[in-house]
Amino acid sequence: MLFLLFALAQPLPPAQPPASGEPLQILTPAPPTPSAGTPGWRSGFPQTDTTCSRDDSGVPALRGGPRSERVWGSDMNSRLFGGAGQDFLAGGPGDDEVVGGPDLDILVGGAGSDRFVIDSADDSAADESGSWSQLNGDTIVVLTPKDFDKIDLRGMRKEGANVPATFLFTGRRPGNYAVWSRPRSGDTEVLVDVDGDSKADVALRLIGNFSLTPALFCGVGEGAVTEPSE
Ligand SMILES: [Ca+2]
Ligand SMILES: [Ca+2]
Ligand SMILES: [Ca+2]
Repeated sequence: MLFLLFALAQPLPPAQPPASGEPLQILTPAPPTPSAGTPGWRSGFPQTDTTCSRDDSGVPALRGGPRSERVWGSDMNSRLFGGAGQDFLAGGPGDDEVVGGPDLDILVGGAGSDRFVIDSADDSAADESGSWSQLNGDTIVVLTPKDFDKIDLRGMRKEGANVPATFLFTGRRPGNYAVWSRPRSGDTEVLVDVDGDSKADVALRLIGNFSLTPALFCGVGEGAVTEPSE
C-alpha cells in the first residue's frame, strides 16, 4: 500500500478527461486486510511467476462499468477490469491481472508479478499512422520486468488466412503479425500488427525507456516474420 501511495503521488501522464465529464468513481476505497489462507492471497514476494501459466481463476475480480472509473486492487492478488470508458486501474502489492478494456486506460501494476491483458485491438487502438493514440491508447505506468510483469496478448484475435499461432517479436522492426517497439519522448511504444500488413493496429505506451524481449509477453514468440496473407 505504501508503494501504491508512492506511485500515485508521482505525476501521471497526460490523460483525456472522462467522457462527458462525469466524475471518476472509486469502487473499492477500503481494501481488505490479507492473511495467509485468504482466497486469492499470495505474498507477492518473492516473485516466482516467470511463465504465463498462472491460474488467476480463484482470484477476486473488481469490475468497473461502462463509465470512466478508478479501480483499486486490494493488498491481495486482484483481477481488475475497467470495462468501457477511460479507466484508471491500480494493482496493489500482490500478483494482479489488469484488464483495461476498450478506450484509453491508465494501468498500474504495483509490486508483484502483474499481468496486463490486451484482449482486443479496440482495447488500445493505434492511430491512423500506426502510432500510440492520445485518444484511444492505454498507458502502463509501472512495468517491472524484474518482477516478471507481463503484457498478455494471448486473447488478441489475428485476422487473415494463414495466421501464426503466436505474435512474433521483431525487436524494433515492424513485421507481419509482429510485436515491436520504438522510443517515444523518453517512453516506449509497444506496437502490434493483427492483420498481416506490418502496420500497427494496437499501440501501448510504457512509461520509461525499455528494451523489450519476448519474455515480457504472453502469446508472443521468437521467429521469422511470416509473409502477408493474400
Ligand atoms: Ca469503465
Ligand atoms: Ca501488483
Ligand atoms: Ca484500453
